[in-house]
Amino acid sequence: MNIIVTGGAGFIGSNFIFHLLRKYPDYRIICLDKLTYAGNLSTLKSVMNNAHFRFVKADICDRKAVETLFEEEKPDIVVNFAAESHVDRSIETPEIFLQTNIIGTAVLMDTCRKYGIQRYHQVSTDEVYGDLPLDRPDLFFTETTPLHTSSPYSSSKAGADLLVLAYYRTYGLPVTISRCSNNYGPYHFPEKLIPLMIANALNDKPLPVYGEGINVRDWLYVEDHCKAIDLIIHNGKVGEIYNVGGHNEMRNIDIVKLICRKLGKSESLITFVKDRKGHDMRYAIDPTKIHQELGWLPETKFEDGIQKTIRWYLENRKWWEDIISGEYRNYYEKMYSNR
Ligand code: NAD
Ligand code: TDX
Repeated sequence: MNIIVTGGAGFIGSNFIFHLLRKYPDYRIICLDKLTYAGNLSTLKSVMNNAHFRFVKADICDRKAVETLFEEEKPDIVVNFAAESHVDRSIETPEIFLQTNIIGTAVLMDTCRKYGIQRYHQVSTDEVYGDLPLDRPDLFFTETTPLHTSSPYSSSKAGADLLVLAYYRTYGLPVTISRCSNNYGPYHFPEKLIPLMIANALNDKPLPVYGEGINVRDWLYVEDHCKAIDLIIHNGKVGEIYNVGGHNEMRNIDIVKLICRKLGKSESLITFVKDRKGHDMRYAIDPTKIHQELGWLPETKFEDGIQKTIRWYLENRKWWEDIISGEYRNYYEKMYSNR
């Protein structure tokens, strides 16, 4: 089996590549990644010399480069992780989100049509459903919840999802879509809540919590997401959407306090800052369908996952220190100074 994994130098894509190479030693895995600010070749260091792995630096919007790769590799499956993924950046500069997340998806699917494919899998997000109110804990997102996006990021992901379903209906392209809740774990880029708080706490810097910190996210350990996608590409039904989430809802402020406790840092580092524009209140996934149809269940409990994650950031300081000491400093300054 030849599998192209786009966006594999990022957080979830890299974890997915490690998962595939471990579990399917006969498969050939090709990573296609543009290496934007979020992509990091050092993340893939441990597999670069693996004979079953190939890395190609390219943009998913570059039709010629994508076609050349398909001609060379004749992939059976394409799993598309490549995306601009940070909500705050999408509020500052929406256009690149439309370009990569929508046009890039179209280019990949056009190429799948041209060369033939067993499966195109789109990695989507629970954010396409919008948010749920805090006072209705009985409500969850199911696969039939209407799309109701809040940010340029989630709108671009929803646009891509609609296009994927259109390619299925119009051209019969064999597609599947997964919509997962917030992931956490190793190689998570330090602009996101959990790694940002770990890095700042370790450096005794303020911990910037948006608004009152009462927004709720449904956290899933990244390896569990990878296992869900593995099941979907092998056993999932073509044309179907699968929600992925672990029923692990937590308020942001409680996550930040937990990180302080685990690292032995004072909660006085916590600073409440101006809220995110259009900030979604609560995400909560109903994962019944993937459980009943494919037997998926999350395996890592949050207490264990966060412990493993914190240990990983302690043991891999160079990975994130190299990031936060580079161009990231300008981003941080722009987003957080005088906020
Ligand atoms: P990330 O930002 O860590 O990684 C994105 C990767 O895509 C990077 O390696 C980057 O270089 C690459 N990339 C960006 N633009 C590209 C382009 N034009 N061509 C080729 N490569 C490009 O993102 P992530 O958190 O790993 O998310 C991966 C996917 O999962 C995204 O589609 C995201 O929408 C989705 N998702 C993420 C989460 C989460 O909690 N992080 C949850 C649900 C869904
Ligand atoms: O400094 C911060 N302070 C803060 O309070 C940051 C970076 C975030 N937050 C809050 C905003 C959110 O309520 O923490 C929560 C989580 O924020 P992010 O880590 O930016 O994630 P989120 O916006 O929930 O989106 C994530 O999950 C869904 C991913 O980035 C998306 O790619 C995915 O689709």
